[in-house]
Amino acid sequence: MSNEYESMWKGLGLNLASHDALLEVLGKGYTDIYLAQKDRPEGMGYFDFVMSEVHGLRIKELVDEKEQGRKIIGSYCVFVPEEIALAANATLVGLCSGADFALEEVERYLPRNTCALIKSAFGFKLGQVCPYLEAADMVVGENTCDGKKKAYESLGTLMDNLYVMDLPQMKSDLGRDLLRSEYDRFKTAVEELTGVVITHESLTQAIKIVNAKRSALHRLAKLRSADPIVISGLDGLLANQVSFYDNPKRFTESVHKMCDELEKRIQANQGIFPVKTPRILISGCPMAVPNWKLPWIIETSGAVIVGEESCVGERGARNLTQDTGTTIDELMDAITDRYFDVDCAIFTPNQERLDHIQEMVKAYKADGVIHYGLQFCQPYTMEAIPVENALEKKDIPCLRIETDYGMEDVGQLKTRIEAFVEQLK
Ligand code: BJ8
Repeated sequence: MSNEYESMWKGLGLNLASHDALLEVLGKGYTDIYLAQKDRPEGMGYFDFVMSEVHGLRIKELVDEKEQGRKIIGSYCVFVPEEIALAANATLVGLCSGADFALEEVERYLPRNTCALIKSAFGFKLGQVCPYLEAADMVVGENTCDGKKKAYESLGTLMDNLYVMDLPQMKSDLGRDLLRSEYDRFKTAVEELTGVVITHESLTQAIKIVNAKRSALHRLAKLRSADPIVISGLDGLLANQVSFYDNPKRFTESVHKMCDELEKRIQANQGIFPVKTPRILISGCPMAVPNWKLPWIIETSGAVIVGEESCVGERGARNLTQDTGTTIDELMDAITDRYFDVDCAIFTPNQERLDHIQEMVKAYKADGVIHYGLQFCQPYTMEAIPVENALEKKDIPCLRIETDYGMEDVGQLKTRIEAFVEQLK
């Protein structure tokens, strides 16, 4: 891929040597973790291709779009509505933050005890290795956890196109009003960026596109609840990860195509894991590309992941937006209502998330839950305790894991996870 795209990467201002090093690690990780799996659905071929071209063809598409005057918006959180970006003829891409990079330099901006996700966002910027970030005309940060909130103050000194969205902390009427007014402010900012005025028609159309994408993910999620298990958790996670930066219409078609294949596998009783393999629900912090460490450990320890209660998973993709509003105002209300239901751990209180985890255990027939908290992530590591208590009350086994993006603890994690899986058998 290197030679073909080198001038494009140079044009985006990437540090080619560092970028090559990142691609090498990414490629090796993907081969060792993904391509080593057996009996994968043929439909995963599309996602393998997307991954092999993740900094190549997809970036070329974005650069081509830019040349035609379309704007690219990067986002770090599922609270940034793709519907608004699409309605203004812009493309929204998720900025992954799933790997450590330039750690020493990062720690000149952030304290060591900052979660790996935030450090990664800085590492990609400081190391100049993320073509999505460099291609973005606007980067949206959001006031969610304290770590991100304060980190954006520093990140803003490293880029001139950071837009910060405020977010509520409570699911109250006032909280909803704040979200609505922040979405109105975002809509205006996007219209100014693109020079396109959002209309009732363009917003309705955008809602339909995003709903279709989420519906495809719902279909895939439902198929993962089946017994026999026809797709690995790693592959299920990858589809969710790719949803953040692929073209939404093409992504939707590809997921449906794979779902057709999975349905046939279910009908033919063609499971890809041995019968009675313990089924795990993962719950907690988002897993952005290429953060595959924990799923890989779980699925090489005799268990299978059947769902993710995560922003890269069901928490992020769960609800659809009503597209029947007859005015822009009604559609903006519908968008607000849809996103206000996202039960991120930054909200207090957050009983909805505890309820949702239990609903997911039931729906996906999970035998146990592994709660994944990134080290130094206060919202999720603190909420892990009530999650565990709520599950214990229902006799649902739960294992709390705290980790980061490093590989030093793999052996220790594997020992704990194997013991947990034994307990589920
Ligand atoms: S809606 S989960 S994507 S904020 S891991 S940075 S919480 S200290 S990522 Fe998230 Fe939006 Fe919520 Fe979802 Fe802070 Fe925790 Fe780090 Fe986190």
